[in-house]
Amino acid sequence: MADRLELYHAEPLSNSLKVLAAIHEKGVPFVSHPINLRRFEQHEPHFLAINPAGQVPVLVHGECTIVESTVINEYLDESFDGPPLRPGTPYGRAQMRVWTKFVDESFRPALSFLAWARQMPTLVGALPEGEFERRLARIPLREKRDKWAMAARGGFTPREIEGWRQNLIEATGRIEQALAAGDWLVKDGFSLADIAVFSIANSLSSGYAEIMNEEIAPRTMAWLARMRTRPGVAAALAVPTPPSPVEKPPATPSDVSG
Ligand SMILES: N[C@@H](CCC(=O)N[C@@H](CS)C(=O)NCC(=O)O)C(=O)O
Repeated sequence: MADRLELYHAEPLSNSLKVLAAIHEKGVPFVSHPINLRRFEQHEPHFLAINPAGQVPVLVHGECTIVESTVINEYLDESFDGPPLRPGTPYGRAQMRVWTKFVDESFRPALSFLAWARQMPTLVGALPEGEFERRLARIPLREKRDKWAMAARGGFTPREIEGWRQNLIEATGRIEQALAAGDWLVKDGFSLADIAVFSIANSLSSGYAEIMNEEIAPRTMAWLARMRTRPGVAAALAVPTPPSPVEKPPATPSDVSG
């Protein structure tokens, strides 16, 4: 009997969207375990027993637990039948990994930091007095604890915020330029590069339309539309968002999760 495949994930944004899109594109049956980040479920003992870092996504395959969205996606592609999500040549795979590395090291952090700066004070304001501090104390990763505390008190500097905005502007230019050569980011065809970049660009185009729009990035907008109509990506995007403790959700997509 095949090993059971389970995915712990949040709503279809950022790293969770990245893995949900890949698993649906592969067409692999899996057991879904939604984790409600808006209620800080990722820091509760039942989830810390699965990932002591207190982060989603996490893939559990039989006896193996795999973390890190980019690693999970390669693992899924390597382990299961279904349409290949990695290019067939070493050069193609190298190009794909340049994109996934760029997403993990620059594109996603820039959007996450901006989203925290924008949304965290509202989220904290909606919690009962002292609750945020109690929840903060339970975050296992020191670096994340410090960044969230900084965001909650509006502590990021204008220079930092402008730097992240510039990263997003540069990312948009980079994607737009790559798409001049074809329909997908790597010439060989649709791959994990498209999935990784989409997991962030999808939120960027809706939450920061002044940075990514039809006028500035027409090829990117057409590629986003192509991505959204892929059955696997569409299935990932249809995963429901759990309820938030914030009475009136922010107008922009909640990428506070990152
Ligand atoms: N490098 C990790 C980052 C995982 C990560 O930051 N996950 C976010 C959701 S996108 C999370 O769990 N945030 C909640 C928290 O850190 O408390 C990956 O790519 O999987």
